[in-house]
Amino acid sequence: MGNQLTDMAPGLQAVHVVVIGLDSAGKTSLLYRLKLREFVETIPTKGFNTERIRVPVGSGSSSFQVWDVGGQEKLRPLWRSYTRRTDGLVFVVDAAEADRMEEAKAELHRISRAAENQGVPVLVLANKQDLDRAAPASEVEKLLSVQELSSSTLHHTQGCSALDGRGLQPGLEKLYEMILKRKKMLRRSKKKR
Ligand code: G3D
Ligand code: MG
Repeated sequence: MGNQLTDMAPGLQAVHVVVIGLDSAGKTSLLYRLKLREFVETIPTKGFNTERIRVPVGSGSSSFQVWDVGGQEKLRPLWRSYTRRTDGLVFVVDAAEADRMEEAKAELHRISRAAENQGVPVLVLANKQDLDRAAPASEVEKLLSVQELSSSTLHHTQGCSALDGRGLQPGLEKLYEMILKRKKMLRRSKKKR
């Protein structure tokens, strides 16, 4: 059995990240892009998705698990049990799909507000920046009211493209930083008690 910690050199930190977002946001494409470093065509995800990959980031590595949240009310109890153990959330949004911003916003806030996710750092990926009609990251941040996430939640909004790969590594590095920062904060508050 692979053990997360013994798989790696000593001193490296494994973090677990859950990738969520509405259907068609680009989650599966993102995973393939990270894994293969090239874009592959994908088929729509049926049911819940158990794709999982590991990506080197910062001085450690991160494992990614994907969940579609759009139109899957019945499966929510399942992905909630996964997000409970996560160090970070990646919320992927189709920045070129103005019509679904409200729906995406509702999901983002619902997930982040869930008790088990309070304080879990959130990376919002404003995907499909290769398309002319894509809203820039700053606009997506406003449309999703990212600044209104709980004050204890570290967050960052990054423009990216699963098609050409832009923005992905910087986004992940930022998430990794936020995760380490939070771990440090949690350790400190434990010592005080
Ligand atoms: P999902 O896993 O979140 O449901 P997918 O989304 O990865 O299946 O992607 C949904 C559609 O968006 C796919 O197109 C995919 O090719 C496209 N897509 C994903 N990321 C990007 C991107 O960064 N730029 C562009 N231009 N397209 C992207 P189809 O046509 O197969 O539905
Ligand atoms: Mg998918």
